[in-house]
Amino acid sequence: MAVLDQLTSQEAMDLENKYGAHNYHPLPVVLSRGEGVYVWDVEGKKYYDFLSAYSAVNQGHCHPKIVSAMVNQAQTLTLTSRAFYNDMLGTFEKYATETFGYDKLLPMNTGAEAVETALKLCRKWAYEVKGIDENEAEIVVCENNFHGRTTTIISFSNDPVARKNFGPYTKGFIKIEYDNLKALEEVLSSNTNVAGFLVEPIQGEAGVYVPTEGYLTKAKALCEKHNVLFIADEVQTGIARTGKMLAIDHENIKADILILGKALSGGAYPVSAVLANDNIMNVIKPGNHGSTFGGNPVAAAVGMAALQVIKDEKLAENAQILGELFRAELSKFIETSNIVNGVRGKGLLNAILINDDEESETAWNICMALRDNGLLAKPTHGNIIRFAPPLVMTKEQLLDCVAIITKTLKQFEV
Ligand code: IF1
Repeated sequence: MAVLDQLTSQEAMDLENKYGAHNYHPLPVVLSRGEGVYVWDVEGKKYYDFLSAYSAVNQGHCHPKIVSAMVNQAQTLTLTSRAFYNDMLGTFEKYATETFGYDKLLPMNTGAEAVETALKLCRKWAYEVKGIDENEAEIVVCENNFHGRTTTIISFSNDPVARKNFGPYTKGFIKIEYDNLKALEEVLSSNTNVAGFLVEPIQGEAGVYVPTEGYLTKAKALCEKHNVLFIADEVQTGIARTGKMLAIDHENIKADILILGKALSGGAYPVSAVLANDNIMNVIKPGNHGSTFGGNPVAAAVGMAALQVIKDEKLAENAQILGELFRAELSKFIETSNIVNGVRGKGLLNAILINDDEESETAWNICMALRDNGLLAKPTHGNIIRFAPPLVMTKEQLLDCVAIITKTLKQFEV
């Protein structure tokens, strides 16, 4: 077999199983092409993508403007490191900071790196601006959080699968219940060493858990009162996914530290960033932090194109409208269904709750049937299925997808 021969799905899966670490349990489908809301497997079968690479492909697969920005830059200059300036990074930083309303941006590559950056920034601010004693700073996080896979980040996870046997764990984090203002108030008023509150505006991995309306506004106000930085992890919820450019825009609040990733590149390339104003970002001095690839010219060109597409194509507005339609259509179905208990979400970040326990195979089997019917989604926590299509979908396509989903769910009615 020549290396470049077209593999069958089975051959591709066998290769990954034999030569790849088993750190994932993918749905058995092997994709080889994508365009807009569609992906194709190696046998040529076409699917609606209802995961969008965990909300990285908000702009749709292989968006021509993003691909062209990437190809043009790749043919010109790919990497200089930050030992030298490049002629793309400053332009991207200006564009992104103006888009989100911050003084400065620190570029990284993956979401986890951006979260790490935010944690370091928050700690340094705590010692040098807030005046907390060295090594005493605490950062408050939420139960059932998902912020990435580094040793520090999994230290404050409470998911045993993500965490167990990766110790010893990083200290300096206090976990409180999500969507619980009383818990936040208690920890902030009883502990003067708290430097920051790290929160997902909607908990994705926890099963698209949308907090009570007003929670984020009041949490931000509590942070302000106690001189604690409000750190929003918008890696998954940001860049138009929930019907606004940022999920916290629904509550008209601004984070002290904003974390972006995933769709900041439209899925073309790893691009992440941390944004903050000067009073915070200026604690970072040369040598304190960095990355070989962070802020490279390709990332800068891709990031700029990715944001431009979101604005030009009004993808936040589209996500808002289609999200309402999606939940309304599924709610109608649920009224007469005993296999689905509910639908929840914001914009085009939604989930349905399958009427079965977390250990059951039902959600997995539904995703297999959805696959056979031409739509790709993945269960989370056993009995929840996340639905997050690219935001470039049309109303007709969405209704087509609703038909596929309801037809498939009907096969599972008991
Ligand atoms: C995996 C979920 C999504 C994130 C938030 C930081 C990161 C993520 C809020 C880290 C990453 C991913 C990674 C992916 C599964 C996944 C996920 F199921 F866990 F919840 F998106 F839905 N902050 N989320 O959601 O970003 O370092 O991966 O670029 O397989 O781990 P990263």
